[in-house]
Amino acid sequence: MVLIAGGGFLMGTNNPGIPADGEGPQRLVHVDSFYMDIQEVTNRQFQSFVNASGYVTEAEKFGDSFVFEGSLSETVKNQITQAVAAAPWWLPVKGANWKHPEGPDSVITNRQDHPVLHVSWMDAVAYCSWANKRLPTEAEWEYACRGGLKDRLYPWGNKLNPNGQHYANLWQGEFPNYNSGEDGYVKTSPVMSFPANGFGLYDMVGNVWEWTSDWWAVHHNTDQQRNPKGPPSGADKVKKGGSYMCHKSYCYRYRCAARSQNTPDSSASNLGFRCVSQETPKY
Ligand SMILES: *[C@@H]1O[C@H](CO)[C@@H](O)[C@H](O)[C@H]1NC(C)=O
Ligand SMILES: [Ca+2]
Ligand SMILES: [Ca+2]
Repeated sequence: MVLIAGGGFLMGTNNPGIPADGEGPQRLVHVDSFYMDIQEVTNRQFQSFVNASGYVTEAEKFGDSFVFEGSLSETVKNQITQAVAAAPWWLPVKGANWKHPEGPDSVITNRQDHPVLHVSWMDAVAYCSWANKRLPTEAEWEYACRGGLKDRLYPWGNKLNPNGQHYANLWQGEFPNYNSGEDGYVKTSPVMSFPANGFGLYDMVGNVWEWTSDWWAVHHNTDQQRNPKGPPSGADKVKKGGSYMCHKSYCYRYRCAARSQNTPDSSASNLGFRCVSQETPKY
């Protein structure tokens, strides 16, 4: 973990890439100091938790989880008929869970340092609690994402690929049919495969989406706020950062101000998390 020194920052944006997501308006927010995992929680870390606690994830209980069609074997794909109308590339795969990310015929033995997948919000909360940590609020997450830069799109600045370099695991090519893997990865990457931001945090955008503790809403209080925690209740939880499946054409959400949502019991092959912990505020 790394200490994120508290401070004020401009949360959200007045130039929203996706206005319907409630990216704006920009507002002054203060967060107290906290420690944050420098990386997304990995399969190895989640395995330690499961070994120690016997925890069973929601996807394991439900018996299925959502997997991106492009990463499924033909055998698995041919057994599925049901799909999500608005996003036909998501298929509910029987037996898909964190240990079998693309269904029963897949394993994670060669992916120990990749982010854990198919974890619901409840699963993420359970892991963080076990580690004496908690999920970040959206404000903490976004403050951390910005890495000390003011009003920039990405954790590293405003250019997606400065000097032709890739700074995050995203999608190059044409979504959803062609992923060129120009950044080196067509699926998840081992955590910390791309440069850290100014706070020493890796993969804040890209690789996997990350759960936050906030309930989802698209209208925000613009009064100056201290440690905002989002609405008191809701139907969906906020996730941040986009994933290896994000391409500008349909998911321009690999920006610090960008946001999206899922029900707390959702799990998918591009959604993970990292934890934070509070220190005694110094002021
Ligand atoms: C979890 O337990 C299994 C079986 O005892 C062991 O082989 C594995 O190394 C453990 N993994 C971690 C990360 O603790
Ligand atoms: Ca990629
Ligand atoms: Ca991420």
